[in-house]
Amino acid sequence: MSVLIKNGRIITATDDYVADIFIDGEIIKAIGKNLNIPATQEIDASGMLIFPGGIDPHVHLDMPFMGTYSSDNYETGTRAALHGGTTTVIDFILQTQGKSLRSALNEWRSRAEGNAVGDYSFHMAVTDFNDETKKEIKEFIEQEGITSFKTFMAYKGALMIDDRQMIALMQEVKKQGGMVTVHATNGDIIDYLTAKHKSEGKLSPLYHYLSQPEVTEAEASSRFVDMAEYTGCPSYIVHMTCEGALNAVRDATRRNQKIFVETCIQYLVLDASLYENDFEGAKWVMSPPLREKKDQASLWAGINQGLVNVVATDHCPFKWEQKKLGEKDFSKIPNGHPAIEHRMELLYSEGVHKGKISLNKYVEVACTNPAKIFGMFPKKGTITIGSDADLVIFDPKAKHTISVDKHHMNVDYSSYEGWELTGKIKTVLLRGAVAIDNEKCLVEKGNGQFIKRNKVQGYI
Ligand code: DUC
Ligand code: ZN
Ligand code: ZN
Repeated sequence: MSVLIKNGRIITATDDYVADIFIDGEIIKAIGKNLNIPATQEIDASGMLIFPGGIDPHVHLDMPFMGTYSSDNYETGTRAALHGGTTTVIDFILQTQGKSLRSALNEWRSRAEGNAVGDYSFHMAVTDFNDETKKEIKEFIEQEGITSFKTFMAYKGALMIDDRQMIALMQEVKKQGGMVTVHATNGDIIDYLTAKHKSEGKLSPLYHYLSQPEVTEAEASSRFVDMAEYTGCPSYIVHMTCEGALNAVRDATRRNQKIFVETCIQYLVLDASLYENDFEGAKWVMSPPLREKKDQASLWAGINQGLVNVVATDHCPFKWEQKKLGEKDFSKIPNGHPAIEHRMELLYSEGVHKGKISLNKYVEVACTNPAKIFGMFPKKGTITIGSDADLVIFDPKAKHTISVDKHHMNVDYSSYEGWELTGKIKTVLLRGAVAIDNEKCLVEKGNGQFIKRNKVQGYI
């Protein structure tokens, strides 16, 4: 199979020009003006933008969590991602405390293999770092191509590690050529505030938000940044939401430190006023919670200042029946919200169309930086000769409305119901094959490949 895409406006993190793209098999083989190469299929992209396939490095598919499972499995989740222009996702394997990393990897593989529609990779979440798990780090990096290790500073008793384990993990990961990523919130303060609100009979979703104030994230981010400085381990903070946490990273630049920062689309476009609508607010119960308008302004500025490197989703959907597990107690509402399908279009509409970020910055944070930071570049994340032909053909003028009736995620509500967007995904190619065309998915489950990642550098 070969494909010739004619006259699209190609946008990378650094370039912006009109040209043709010739794809042979899975790979981009030529880019140029007026290419005259015979191809099995020709696509006219006049008037369209062409982006590299999006990379969402923070998703939770089919994940056992808070007494249930996230409702998108590998098939529905990666298919919805493709509909939204995201061709590669990185999911999180969760170690069970007391068990090996390997046993968790096997469990995740059994859910992913043969089911993914789009490409995927794994981060390994280390929830119990000890002499045995220490031995597995090198093996994961060198044999499995899993080079990033997630940690939780919250969710005590299930996922959280203490600072002693954090420092030891960082030392080992640095030695072996990997990266430590973190959910940086102060678990003890959150546990205290949660218990206090419950004892006072304050049980609505609003109290989920009030149990995780900004200080819990600012403090943990600052502590994590200090541990990263001490160990020299390449480090990345996931789903940053607020000004206080971003300032911890900003301060670290004054001593020449680099910490990678991810935010998620919801923290840029939604705010905590959504928790005021009684149980309806459960749709946005996630951790960390949505914040204030001033935090949105900080995050957009952080993107333009190069402090925030990645816009992901933390996609972790639960159906309404699952959310209702916490109808009488906010602490039992499964944390997470659905977004895997809408990240690229929301970021374009709210970011590029509304004049907050440039087109090049858009590609940088949604495609290129995740590939670079997590060891997949230039195979993924850009448009160049030799790269995988993962491409998004995008109509920048088309208007459309988000609705549960139209989305492909396995969840029975939309957190963005009725949002009117400018800019729409038209066609998506994954490794040279047309995967999505005018809202139809043309590839089957099992099409998605596991992407082994390279050692990380800690700079991009
Ligand atoms: N936060 C969520 O909202 N869901 C999954 C895990 C997390 O940290
Ligand atoms: Zn998290
Ligand atoms: Zn997450």
